[in-house]
Amino acid sequence: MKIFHYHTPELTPTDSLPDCAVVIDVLRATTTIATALNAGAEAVQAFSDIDKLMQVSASLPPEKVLRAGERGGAKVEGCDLGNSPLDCTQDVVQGKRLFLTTTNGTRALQRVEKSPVVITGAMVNRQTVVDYLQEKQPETLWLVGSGWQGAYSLEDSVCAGAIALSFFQADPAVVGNDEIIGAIALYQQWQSQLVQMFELASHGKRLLGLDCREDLEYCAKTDILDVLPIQTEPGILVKFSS
Ligand code: 3SL
Repeated sequence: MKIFHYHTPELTPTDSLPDCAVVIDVLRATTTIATALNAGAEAVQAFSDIDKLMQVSASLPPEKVLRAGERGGAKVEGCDLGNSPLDCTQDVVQGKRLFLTTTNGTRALQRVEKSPVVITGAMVNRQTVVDYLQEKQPETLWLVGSGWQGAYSLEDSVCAGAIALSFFQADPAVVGNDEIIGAIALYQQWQSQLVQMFELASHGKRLLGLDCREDLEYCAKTDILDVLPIQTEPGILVKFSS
């Protein structure tokens, strides 16, 4: 296995694809996706464009549809939910399709959607992602951070490091680029203080400014969900079952 970490969709190569891509947006899109599927959502369908989301979601029976939209951290008008994972409780999402658009996470998904296998990772489901990768052993693995509008995000890199650490410890030859070494070092330094790290991170500060401390603390929880979101067709994620 060779593991590559790309900090943002913009820095992700456009001339090749990996055997497996893990899209990471710890604050908060991939934490929300894992939480919604774990709580019984039928699927999450991701869109980078809000108008397209409205158009496609209108074709399903209304009782099956939940629209979740975020821009700049805030809920998009006309949507049922914003992007808070804590809103994705069983009573809200069970049996429904979550139509989701966010500033960065859904763009990162779109960037690698043609890869043969696309899954999403966050701290909440990190171990489930690791277990899947251990079993499948993809030859090339990309850990794609979502960043913030093209810029680096600390929380996505720390999660990439958390996913890659055990593979690196078993065989340092898995390293595919410098970014993954940096991500592993970041996780080793901060693993027991993720909340404090997220408080320092620029998007963490943005969320705190929007009164989202509970979200930030939830997104820092590690290995609490045994759920693997996997793409079945471009933009559509379901709970993987082996
Ligand atoms: O950019 C994204 O995809 C979002 O996760 C950002 S936010 O945490 O909802 O503000």
